Amino acid sequence: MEQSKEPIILHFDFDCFYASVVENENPALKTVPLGIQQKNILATCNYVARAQGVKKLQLITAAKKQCKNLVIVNGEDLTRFRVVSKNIWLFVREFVWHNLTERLGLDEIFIDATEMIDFNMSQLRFQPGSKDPSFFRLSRNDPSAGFPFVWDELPGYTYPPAASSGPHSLLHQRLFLASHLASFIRTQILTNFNHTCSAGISTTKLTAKLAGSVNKPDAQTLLLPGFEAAFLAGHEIGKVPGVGFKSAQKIRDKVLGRTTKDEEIEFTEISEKVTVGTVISVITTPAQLEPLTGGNGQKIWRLLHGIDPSRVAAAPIVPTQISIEDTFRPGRITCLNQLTPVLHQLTLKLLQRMHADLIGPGGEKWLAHPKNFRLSIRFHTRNRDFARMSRSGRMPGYVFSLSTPLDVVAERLVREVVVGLFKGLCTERKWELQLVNVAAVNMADGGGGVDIRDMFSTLRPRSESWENKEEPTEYLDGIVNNSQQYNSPPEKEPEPIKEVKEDEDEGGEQEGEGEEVVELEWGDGLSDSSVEYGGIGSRGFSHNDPCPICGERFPVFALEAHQRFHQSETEIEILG
Ligand code: TTP
Ligand code: MG
Repeated sequence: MEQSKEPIILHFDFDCFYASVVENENPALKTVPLGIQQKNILATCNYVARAQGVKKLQLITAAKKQCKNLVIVNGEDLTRFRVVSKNIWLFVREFVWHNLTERLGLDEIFIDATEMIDFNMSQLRFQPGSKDPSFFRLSRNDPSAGFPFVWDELPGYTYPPAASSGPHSLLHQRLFLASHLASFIRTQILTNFNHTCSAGISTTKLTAKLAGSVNKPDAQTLLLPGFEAAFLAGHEIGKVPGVGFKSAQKIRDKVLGRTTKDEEIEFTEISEKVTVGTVISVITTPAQLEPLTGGNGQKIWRLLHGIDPSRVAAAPIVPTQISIEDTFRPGRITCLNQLTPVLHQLTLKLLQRMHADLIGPGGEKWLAHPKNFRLSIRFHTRNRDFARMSRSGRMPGYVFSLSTPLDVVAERLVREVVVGLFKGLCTERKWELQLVNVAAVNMADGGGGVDIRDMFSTLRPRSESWENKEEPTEYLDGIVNNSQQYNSPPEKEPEPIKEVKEDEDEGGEQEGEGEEVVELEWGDGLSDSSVEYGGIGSRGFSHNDPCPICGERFPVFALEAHQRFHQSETEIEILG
């Protein structure tokens, strides 16, 4: 077979995700306009509400005015969304060879299907016009694992709308095949989780993501090869993931022949829309982009021409660490009596996050065990020395009980472990805490492994056509075999606290002195992608930036909530 070079990338974005999770909990809400509230805005709303003019990230007051019978459900506790997101992702991941799947936020998934597609291309013969069913193999070794499809019945849409009946070039055929795979995965997600999603199929992450947003909800769009540049050309410059707010504004200025002072850029309303097509007709070399993009001219030049060399990273199934923190004004926390309830609240939150992120589908097994509990604090000081201090202890076995109420576990953990860590850190008689951070770190790789496929057996019947028996074994890496060990709480006393030096306990992030810590939770995978998309790995995004992850631009009142939203998924969760 002729060897093709283009990767085949699928991108999935769940429809009105939070609303859809809430609807599944209460199906009566499916047919009414539903909004999910966070503070004073709608984090999202279902499509019934959208049909009545309600918008994502709208002020609650405006949304209610727009739609009198809008049902509003509070969505500030993200636990239920995290659990569904994790379960769907783990499920999807099982289809994909070499685990080339990557999560973006809670409701987006990239898949690199290149190898699956090319294997199937080697097995199949494309017959233009044929209505005979073909069979897409999900396994190299098991010819019965897969699904039937008809080449000529392309699922979903194409961009531009396809005039002819079938694919012609090899790349067309590969992408058509990928569309069938995307459709199959969407159907599986719908059948097993009752969530619809929109998908994009293309040869880069950038174009697959943008293609998926052309037809929503519950639809998919294949970006036909050769049309990438034309497709990109129609997008507003600020909508291109990877082009930051300031760069977009400077590019607009250049194209429109005006200037905005640097210090005013953040406060400028975006009134004129400038498309990529207009930009590249005015700015004709990467060098011209350099001064407008902080030296990223080459990179942005490529993006504007539909070229995105970033690859789907095989992300780990669990975060590398989970941490929660809160900050306090001077005088608020100055003694143990004031601190203990705070430690309890933070620890409880941490345990909730551990349950949401680290317990497998079905809720019966831990996917990983953090070995250590880490407490970090920072004092208010006069000399502006804002360094954090940390101390870690072993995570006791009872933390992994699945039957003890979390409140009870939190209380015991604080009493037996956390207060001791604090006393080890704080030797002064008088103190004022400025920050408290609790973290589950050092995710244990206990050898062995948990087969996630077994966990899904509780969610759906195992079927020959679904199983991918040849799945490479490396996907077990990093998953801990915890069958009996941690499922019931040990009766004996917890192990004494063992101090672990900071540089030993994590094998990972170190906290910079005097800085706000940004701890990426999803390890290298997301860290890589966030760099590619200009984003969260680089300490958040500034006010008025279009979101580097989703590319959305927001009204000013929504910025904080939006930033908190992405932070809560990928960085430390900040309470309050
Ligand atoms: P989106 O995919 O942007 O929105 P959505 O899934 O609700 O709607 P769509 O059908 O258009 O894809 O974000 C996913 C979820 O993330 C969304 O359900 C709510 C949450 N969210 C926030 O909490 N704050 C935000 O600023 C954004 C953009 C999303
Ligand atoms: Mg979505």
